[in-house]
Amino acid sequence: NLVPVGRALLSVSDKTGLLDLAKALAAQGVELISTGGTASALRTAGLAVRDVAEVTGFPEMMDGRVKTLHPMVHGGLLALRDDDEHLVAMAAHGIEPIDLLVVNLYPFEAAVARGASYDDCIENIDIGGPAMIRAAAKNHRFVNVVTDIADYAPLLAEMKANDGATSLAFRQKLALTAYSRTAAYDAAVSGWMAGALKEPAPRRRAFAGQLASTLRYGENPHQKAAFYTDGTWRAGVATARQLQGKELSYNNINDTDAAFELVAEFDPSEGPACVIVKHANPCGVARGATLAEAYERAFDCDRTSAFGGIIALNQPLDGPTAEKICEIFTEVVIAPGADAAAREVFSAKKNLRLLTTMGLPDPMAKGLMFKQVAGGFLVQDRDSGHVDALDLKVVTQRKPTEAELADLLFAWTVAKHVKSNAIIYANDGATVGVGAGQMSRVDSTRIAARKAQDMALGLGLAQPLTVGSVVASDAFFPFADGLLAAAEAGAVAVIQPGGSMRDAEVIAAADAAGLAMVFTGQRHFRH
Ligand code: 93A
Repeated sequence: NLVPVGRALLSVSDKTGLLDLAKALAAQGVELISTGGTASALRTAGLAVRDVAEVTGFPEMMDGRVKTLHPMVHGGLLALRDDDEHLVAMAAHGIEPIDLLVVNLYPFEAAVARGASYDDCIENIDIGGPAMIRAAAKNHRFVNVVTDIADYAPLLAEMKANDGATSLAFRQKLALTAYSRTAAYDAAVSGWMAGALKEPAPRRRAFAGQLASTLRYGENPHQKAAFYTDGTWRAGVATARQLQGKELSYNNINDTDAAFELVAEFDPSEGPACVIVKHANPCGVARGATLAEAYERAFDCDRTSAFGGIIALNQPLDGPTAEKICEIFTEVVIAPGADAAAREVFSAKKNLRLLTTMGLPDPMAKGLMFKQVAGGFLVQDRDSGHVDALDLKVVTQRKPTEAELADLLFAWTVAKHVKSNAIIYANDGATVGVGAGQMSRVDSTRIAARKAQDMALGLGLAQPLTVGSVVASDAFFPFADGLLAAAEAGAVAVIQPGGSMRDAEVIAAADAAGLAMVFTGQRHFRH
């Protein structure tokens, strides 16, 4: 199954590594064919190359839209070298076999990422490239198809090891990479069009991702794992720069995403905010007068859980905050930047991963969420739901005070990012108790209150910070019991969607306990 490489067609938009590859191929006696820009790059470097126009007998035309779409090219890629009829057809039409195709596509994803116009994006949809890639990949029994610059060196190594030939196993691997690339490319086009046409997002579009990195393992060490990007370039963990620290793990990426998506809800112009996440749920969220204070207040919500946590900040990390963070073990810090003082402090903690992003993502931006079920995917819009003070309906005799109102909205924002059933107690712009992921809402309410009691003991406070707090519930209280449990813990105001059959009962219980309660009319399940 070893097939020698005699002729190569090179057509690349990204010319990185091109010359080294072409020189090595030429040195092995491989004949080079190329499209316009690629050919001139090779010629400039002094390499002998045939224009694809010479092969097809047609000039490249229509702004390059038609350059390789021709039987002389596709016949050379698709012909079976061991099929007599194919060989006869090749001879009859003067078609020469192409044994190696090196293509990287028009940079469509980059055009979308830089916010290019509709027409510009359309021009960046490559047609001839994917057509050749698919043809070559289909014929991998004879043809090598390289679509990833990272495969240039392995290709040369393979040819060197086999006296200028490649093995079937090698070509199969290349074909798999090639089909993954064209699938991701078409999915990027489909996703872009769905956005451009304001198509109700989860319908009529395809999904695929581009392999970004392989991970050491998945959620557990016996699971293999990888990280894929979806071509949307949203500010966040997928597009962040890692400035220091160990390689990110699967769980790190998941938790870092949860932390950063929540912290992005807090507009930096309204002051610093910090989120600490463990197992994809926040165990502390706070605003502060300074970033360091926001961190300390988030830490004080649940110091036990914060150990080994993931920290997200809504402003660039500064020296004082970095110092505070270094007092305990932390896995990851993500922020829209880090100043020199902070980097100096962190440099002493070699394992601590520091990620900086190109900014904060817009929490209201449209996008899709996926969940896998056996045999399929569930797809829905991102939860970009948002309420402000004007959306709230006061349902109790007592109205919340201004301070309570601010805390209610803060707690509600946090609740949106906590796994259901979610109960959040907040006091003065900081969470003081988080109940997450319980099957019963009363349990979440009690767990969060008990954790606040534990913290009060730990911090040497006279009473838990749930006393005088507000409480948010991500979905309605189906019965009065959950609400009463919150009142028992000392909560004085409640925010919840409302809409239960027993709302009247729950409102009466709130009034009897002297609570202020507001309905949002919107819920935030998250599973
Ligand atoms: O406009 S195309 O869809 N029409 C084609 O026939 C075609 N053939 C190759 N784009 C086409 N290509 C693409 O041109 C390749 O995929 C590659 O990205 C690019 C290389 O062009 P150049 O060599 O002129 O820089």
